[in-house]
Amino acid sequence: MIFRWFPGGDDSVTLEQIKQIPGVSGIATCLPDIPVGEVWPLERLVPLKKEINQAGLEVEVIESVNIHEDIKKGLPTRDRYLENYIKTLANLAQIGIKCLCYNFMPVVDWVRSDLAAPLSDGSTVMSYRHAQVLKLNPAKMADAMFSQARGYSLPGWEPQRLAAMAADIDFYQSLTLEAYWANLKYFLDAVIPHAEKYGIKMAIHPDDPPWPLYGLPKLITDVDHIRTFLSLHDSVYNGLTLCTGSLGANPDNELPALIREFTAQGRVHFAHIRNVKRHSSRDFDECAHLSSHGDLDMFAIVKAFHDSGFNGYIRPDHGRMIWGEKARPGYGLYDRALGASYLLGLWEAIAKMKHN
Ligand SMILES: [Mn+2]
Repeated sequence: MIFRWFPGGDDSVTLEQIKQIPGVSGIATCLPDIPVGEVWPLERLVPLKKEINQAGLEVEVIESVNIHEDIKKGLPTRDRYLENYIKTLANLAQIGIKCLCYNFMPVVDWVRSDLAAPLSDGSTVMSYRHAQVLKLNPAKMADAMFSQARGYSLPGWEPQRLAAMAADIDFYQSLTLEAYWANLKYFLDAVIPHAEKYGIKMAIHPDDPPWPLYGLPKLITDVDHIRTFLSLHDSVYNGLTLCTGSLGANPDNELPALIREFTAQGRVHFAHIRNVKRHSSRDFDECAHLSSHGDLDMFAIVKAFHDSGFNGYIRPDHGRMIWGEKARPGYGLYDRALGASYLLGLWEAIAKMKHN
């Protein structure tokens, strides 16, 4: 079990606190200040690893190295950025990284309409209301999200991406879904052979939310699209971050079956496990991890991973903000720690029931 943590003072949660969560042995982290498209230098990665190891935690997972927009757009300049991406992989391998989470969402990364929506228990959560999101254009969306970020960076919402947002949206709206798939395949064909050489499992994160928005192409949204994705480059190093909260926002996604199919193929390298409370097929709140608090059957989800021989990394995903905590949205200590304990409890019970 690992835990997401942001370095350089960009996180209210400390490594020392994470070390005290029972069963958590490592960190998924990133260098959010490196501009998208540039190489992550070894002289930044070595001290990062040292800091985490000195706290008694491992670092084998990076979340995320974001992909330059020119690669996603398929521009002639993409080869330069692909070279940089591969250099970053080489540097990550040198510090012992085994798994790299990334996404291929155009222009706008994950989207929520409210980063601190109140629940009846007095906690707050990130929530998504489709009509509200559609009322804003993406630039206003970005403003609204930043104004609620409590001064923390928002992963995937790098400032340099925002400047070009309006022009980028026009570009993608004229790109066919087929062309966008082809751009993803070009990325995979360039990068996966190097990932194999360096022993780094590539793990794409689903689109969040998993449906079209602002006329932008969305790829990693459901079982059919994931099958297509995996067939683009047939290698175990071309795999998935299976995020139950992202995929679970769409009630049509049958998560246990989806988990079983791709885990049994050895293509799931990283599991983000969280629950979600739906209010319609396009509206949802994030919620506590427990099955009883949302619409996902967390026992069936964890059992699907266990039954299919999952041996990748697991982390609790976004939590509520509880007990007066002030933290980056979705990434407080307390509710994610409760989530970790709950998931480890389910895992232990499932494992022991099989042996008795
Ligand atoms: Mn996730």
